[in-house]
Amino acid sequence: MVIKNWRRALLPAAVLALVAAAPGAPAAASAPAAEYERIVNGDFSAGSDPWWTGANTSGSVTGGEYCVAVTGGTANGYDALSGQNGVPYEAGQSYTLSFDARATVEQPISAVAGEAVAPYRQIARTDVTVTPVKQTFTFTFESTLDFPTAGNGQFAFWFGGQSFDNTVCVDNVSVVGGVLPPPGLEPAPPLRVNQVGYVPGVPKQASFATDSTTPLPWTLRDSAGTSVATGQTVPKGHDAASDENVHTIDFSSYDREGSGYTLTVGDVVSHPFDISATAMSDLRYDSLAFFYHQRSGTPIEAQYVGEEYARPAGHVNVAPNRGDDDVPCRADLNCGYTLDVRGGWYDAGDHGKYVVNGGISAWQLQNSYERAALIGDEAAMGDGTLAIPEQSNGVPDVLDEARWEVEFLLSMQVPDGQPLAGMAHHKIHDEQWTGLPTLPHEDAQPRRLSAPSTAATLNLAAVAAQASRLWAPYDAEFSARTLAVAKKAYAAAKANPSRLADPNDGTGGGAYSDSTVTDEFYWAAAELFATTGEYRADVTGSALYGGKSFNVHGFDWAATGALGDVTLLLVPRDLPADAVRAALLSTADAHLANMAGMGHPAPYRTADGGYEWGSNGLVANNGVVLGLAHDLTGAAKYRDGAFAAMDYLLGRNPVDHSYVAGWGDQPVRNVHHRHWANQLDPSLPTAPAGALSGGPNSALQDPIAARLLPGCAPQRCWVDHIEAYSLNEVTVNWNSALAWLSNWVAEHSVPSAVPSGCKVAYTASTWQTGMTAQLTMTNTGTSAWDAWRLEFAFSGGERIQHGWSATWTQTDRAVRAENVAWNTRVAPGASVTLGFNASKTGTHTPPAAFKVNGQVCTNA
Ligand code: 9MR
Repeated sequence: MVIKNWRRALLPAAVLALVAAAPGAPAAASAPAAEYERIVNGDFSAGSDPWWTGANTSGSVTGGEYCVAVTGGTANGYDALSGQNGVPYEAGQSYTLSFDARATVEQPISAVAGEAVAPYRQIARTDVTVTPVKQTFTFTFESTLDFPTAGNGQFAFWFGGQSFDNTVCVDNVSVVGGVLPPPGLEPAPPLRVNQVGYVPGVPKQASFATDSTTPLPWTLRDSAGTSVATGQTVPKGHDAASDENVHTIDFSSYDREGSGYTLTVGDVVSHPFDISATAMSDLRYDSLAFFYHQRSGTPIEAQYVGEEYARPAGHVNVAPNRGDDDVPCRADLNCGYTLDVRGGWYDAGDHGKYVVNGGISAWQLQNSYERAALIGDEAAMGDGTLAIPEQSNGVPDVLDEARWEVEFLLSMQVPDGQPLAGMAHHKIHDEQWTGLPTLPHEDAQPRRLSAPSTAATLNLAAVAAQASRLWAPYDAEFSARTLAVAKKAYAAAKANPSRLADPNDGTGGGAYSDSTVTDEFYWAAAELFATTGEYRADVTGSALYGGKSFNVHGFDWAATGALGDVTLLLVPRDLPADAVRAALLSTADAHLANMAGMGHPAPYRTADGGYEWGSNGLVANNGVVLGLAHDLTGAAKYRDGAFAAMDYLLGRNPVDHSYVAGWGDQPVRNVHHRHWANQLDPSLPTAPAGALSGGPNSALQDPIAARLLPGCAPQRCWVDHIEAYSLNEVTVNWNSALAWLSNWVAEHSVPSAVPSGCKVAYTASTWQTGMTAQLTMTNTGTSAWDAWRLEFAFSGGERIQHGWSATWTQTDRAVRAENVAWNTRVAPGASVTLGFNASKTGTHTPPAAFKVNGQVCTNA
């Protein structure tokens, strides 16, 4: 059970340009004023979202009103604010503002319509005096500025400027007027494909939204525009998740590898995509790179991420940061000690570090490795595979990345000698929300530890126990240390079994409160049992033993029982796992049955059919369940289901976007993130390749979503907008699910049996900082090439310095070589030899795949 209580202030109490107030200004006589409500949740019937509070204020809904505790002693009204952003205003239009207000002690307040970002222009400011008796205030004003829906318009109350602490309560806040109608839902282009690519031997399906009730002809074309396959769509009727009439296109029988394919139905052409065993192979590296980007307490270096994403270390005590080296508890806790909690990953678009969420993410990276290692497939995550500082330390890189978080989790444990020794603090984050953009090193907020919680303590126990067994071959000291911490944490949780995180502790960071910890107890016991063989009775005695945690909703930070089950299935111990296996398979079957009825199949179902915060993370995790079902049985149907989950995430969805940044023809760009804030500041980057958007959320829990998407069907409740944090944020736990699934997908992608028309032989000689490579490319087809383009990708930090016998270009890791005048034509059976010199960091791994003119070649 998750309690949603999460807000953020997007407005620092910065200098507001004070423009003459215009209370009571007459309505413009000429323009018609329609009854369009501009305020979202003005009666607070839906809780406090999307209202935010800033410095010196904290708000909560009590008795149907929104009551804001205001700290006294501020100089100006705008030193204590609460409001909402994205409010639309139109220049020349008149608006009627009304609200109810009262205060414990009489004080002046202001109601201000204006701009949410610098220069904070004002449209109208109304000053009133509020008293202990509730009053209703009504004013009209004319807008002098234009702000579109979900733009930078703002409505705010100013509560500051007096010496004393006070509580001000408001209700029924309304701004009505203007001619801008509420936004309708723009339907996305109707032909939706996996924009990255399909894998030979696996079903290849697309979705087409149309009013037609009869089959329609489709055509598959190669990159030259030549028709290579045709067929008829299959009408599936009305699809509840998209509220569309959907047809399915199945082109599974076409298996020739290549890039630049498109599907066509009538005049509608799809995004281009590949058919290739390597189409999604490198997604595992990009999705894992996300974790290096999110590292706290260390500079993010250009040599690993490129200049665009490099940044200074965050929270290392360099002004304006306060540093994570000496963090006290929240003032109300009086814990009497500070902790050094440097390191770890920032959770998401904010700068909080949360044990429950960081814990499951580290677990999932470690589990991805543990599963692959069990079947001898771990080399793809080995040393030298990721662009991280630890890439040549002899330890698998995915374990190095997870350790960055595990070390942080260990540091969150309450020290010996303290009353709750052995427990873990639930989280550490800013005292107040910061605005966007704010890079980690620019965050000036005080950092605070929240109280220890049973859930965090069990997360620590589970992940540390898992780390202990995985690190045993590489670092005996760390393995022993993590096990000792895990045992101590588990004992502390047993002694304090119901210390729940405060659901209202959601200012400056997310609450991550969880009212049920039976699942965390089960998970921790399972990890300790898998590592030590002890704790058996705790596993078998749990109400969840026997696979009770699997269901079609899925697992996440608040529902962790399935993590214990996965470990029991994977790690051989003397405990029957038949019931766990049966439960996993029946859940996988239930996913497949649901997906068969969907227009855009995704393995995920809630009780009411809605999609919730982080739905993409749940889709990916349920893809993990399907992948495991395939591992356990070898049945193709489960493999197909796991690939279909990836199809959904990469573009076969009713918003026609790839939810993975940098992947696909139309990928997400403007995720909610304080660094990747290009939408707000063009000098900052968009999301880096491999970052997964949270995905559709039909509860519309942020102002942008509430304004732009009213009435949306579940799978369409999404928009690529940086302020839409309830559906377009990124987090470590969603990306860990993507990393697990994309590693599995890469592992299960097998080259086409259809013969290809080219062959490439590749040899390289390397030294520490450089290399020379030679390629021989042969036309094995039956017709001559009149021009050619060879493409491949590096997996590490190689940079081509000089190449020969072709025109060479490199973009990030992608390399392209095009014919020069004297080797343009290559007859059937003929070869061309070419090569390059490159600088490099870390180990060089030969490129996995080569393409000539978009077609995947055989490796010679
Ligand atoms: O992922 C979390 C989701 O399950 C909750 O419903 C939501 C509201 O409590 O919070 C999400 O977590 C956010 C966290 O509170 C703060 N950092 C960003 C997280 C992702 O949006």
